[in-house]
Amino acid sequence: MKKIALITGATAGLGRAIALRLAREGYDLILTGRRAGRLDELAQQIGQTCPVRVLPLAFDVRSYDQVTTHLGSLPEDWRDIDVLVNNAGLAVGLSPIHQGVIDDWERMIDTNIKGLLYVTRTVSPGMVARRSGHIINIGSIAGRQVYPGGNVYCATKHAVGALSQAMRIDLLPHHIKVTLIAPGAVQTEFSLVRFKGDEARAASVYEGFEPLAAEDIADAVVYVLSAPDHVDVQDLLIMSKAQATGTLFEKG
Ligand code: NDP
Ligand code: 8X3
Repeated sequence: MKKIALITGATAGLGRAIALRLAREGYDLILTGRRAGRLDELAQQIGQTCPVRVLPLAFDVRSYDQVTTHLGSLPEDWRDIDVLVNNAGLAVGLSPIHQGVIDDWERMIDTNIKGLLYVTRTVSPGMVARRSGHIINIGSIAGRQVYPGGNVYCATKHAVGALSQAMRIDLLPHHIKVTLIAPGAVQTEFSLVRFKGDEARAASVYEGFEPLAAEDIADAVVYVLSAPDHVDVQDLLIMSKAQATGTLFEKG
C-alpha cells in the first residue's frame, strides 16, 4: 500500500511544489487550502501524470470546526496518514509594532500557530495509535531572527520552532519523527500576500539575487522523508546562496 501524505496550503508556493514532488515519489496525497478550484486543478494535473490517489479538501485551518469536520472523519482508506506537512501560513503587512494592524496580527497568529495546532491535534492521535508517522513543520529564518517590521510574523515562526521541539518531546515515546524546515526567501505568492496584492512591491523583494524556488524546499522534504527509519533530520535551515541572514543579501 502507498504511503499517505497530508499537505496543508497546497494551492500555491511550497505546498503545491511539495505535492507535485511527493506525487512523483508515489505518495497518495490529501491536499488542503481554501481555494477549491486550485486544489481540483492540482489533483487533475497529478492524476494525469502520476499513478497516485489525491483527496482535495478545501477548508480554512483557522477554524477548528472546519479542521475536524474535514480531517476528523476521513474515508477509511485515507485515515492512516504517514506524513503531515504543516505548511499553510502567511505574513500580512510589515508595519512597525506601534502601527500594527490588529486584523493582520490575528490572521498570522490564527493561521501560523493555531491552524498548525488544530491540524496537528486532529491528525497526530492516529499516528500515536499506529506508533508511526512523520510531521514536517515549515518554519522560517524568521523563526530564528527578527527583522524590522517582522514582529508578529517572526513571533509566529518562533512559535513554530518551539512547537516543533515540543512535538518532538511529546511524540518521542510514540515513535513519531518531527522535522522543522526553515527556509529563507523563497519566490512564491508569499510577498504578494504580505503586501496585499501589490505586485510591484512583491516582485522587488526578489530583485537582484536568485531566491530559493519552491522546488528547492520540496527537494528538502524528499530528503528528510528518505532518511532511514532510525534517522530523524530534526532541523534544516535552507537559504539562497545570496542570503546570509534574515536581512543580509548579496545583490548584484
Ligand atoms: P504562498 O502564499 O505561495 O502559499 C501559502 C499557502 O498557505 C497557500 O496554499 C494558501 O492557500 C495556504 N493558506 C494560507 N492561509 C490559509 C488558511 N487560513 N487556511 C488554509 N490554507 C491557508 O506562500 P508560501 O508557499 O511561500 O508559504 C508556505 C509556508 O512557507 C508558510 O508557512 C510561510 O510562512 C513559509 N515560508 C515562506 C517563505 C517564503 O519566502 N516564501 C520562507 C520561509 C517560510 P489558500 O490561500 O488557498 O487558503
Ligand atoms: C519568509 C521569509 O524572511 O520574509 O518566512 O520572513 S522572510
